[in-house]
Amino acid sequence: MSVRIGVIGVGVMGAEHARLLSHEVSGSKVAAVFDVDQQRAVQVAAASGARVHDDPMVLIKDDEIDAVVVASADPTHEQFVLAALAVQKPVLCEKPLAPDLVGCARILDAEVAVGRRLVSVGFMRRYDQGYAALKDAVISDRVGRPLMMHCTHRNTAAAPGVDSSVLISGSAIHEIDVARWLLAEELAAVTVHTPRRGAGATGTQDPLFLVFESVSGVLVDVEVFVNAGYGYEVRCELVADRGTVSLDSPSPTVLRSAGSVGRVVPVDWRPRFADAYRRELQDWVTATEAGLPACGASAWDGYAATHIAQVSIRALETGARQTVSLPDQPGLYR
Ligand code: ISE
Repeated sequence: MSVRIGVIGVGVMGAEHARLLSHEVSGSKVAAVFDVDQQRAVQVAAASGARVHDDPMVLIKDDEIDAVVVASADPTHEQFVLAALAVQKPVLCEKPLAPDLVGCARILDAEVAVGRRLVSVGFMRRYDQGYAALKDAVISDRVGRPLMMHCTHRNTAAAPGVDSSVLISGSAIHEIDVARWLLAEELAAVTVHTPRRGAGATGTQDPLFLVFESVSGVLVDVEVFVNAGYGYEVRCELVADRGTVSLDSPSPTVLRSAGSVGRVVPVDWRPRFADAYRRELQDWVTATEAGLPACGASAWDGYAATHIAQVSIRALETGARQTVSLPDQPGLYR
């Protein structure tokens, strides 16, 4: 029998999750959707053969829903994740787990009270084959001890006037998660540099250049540039004792035109990480069906990422290096 999933929020990411769950993931069925925009909910429901719920809390409690995807606006994540925990249903929440630390902490407390891992956070890069190969190179000790990581995160364009902090809480938060996961250690300090603004940056400090220091002394630099203009690109190079391993923009398509040969760059993250989203959802559905603990990034990872993002925003606002001090990780996540 298929895992019956309710999707809350079917904007850009929720609609993509509903599409993947309906057509590319095995063992799942989108059974119900909710969105504040009723018309959008009806459209996505029709494409997935799902029902439309007009109350997200009723959707979560519905006996015909086994698990919940939360892809609504960031400030609404906490209430839906807590409601799923209250009825002990697996929940995959898009990043951030919650935009504020108090919200993330309430989720941790609720999951610890349940006593088993039900929350997964949508840090899909952990499922990207390129990042998985980087992780494998570290685990298998093929290049030695990591020394530095150089990361590039570019978007084609951002909404005009978007707050500069969103470059950290919405974009660099992926590098925060990936660095913790790849290095298998915490980030201990951060400095944020502000180069002169790009031409597309209306009212926003864009780009940003962040430098993280890990507990063991690895330096991780991250360029975030959300009005890069030419397309969506994510790169990462890990420099280690005996070699380097790097992830480039994977594109099977080569364009030959006007005297040059080049690779096609996607316009946003959906095509770039389509396979990662599919693998993330498949893993989640398979674990849910088998009654296994939640897979992928945990609520603790979501808490840590929001914590470090907030310290980074403080570093941006003050112009000074800031240290990170995470509380002890609850036993459930060790
Ligand atoms: C967006 O919300 C995402 O999560 C994408 O993965 C990221 O690359 C982009 O910068 C964010 O705005």
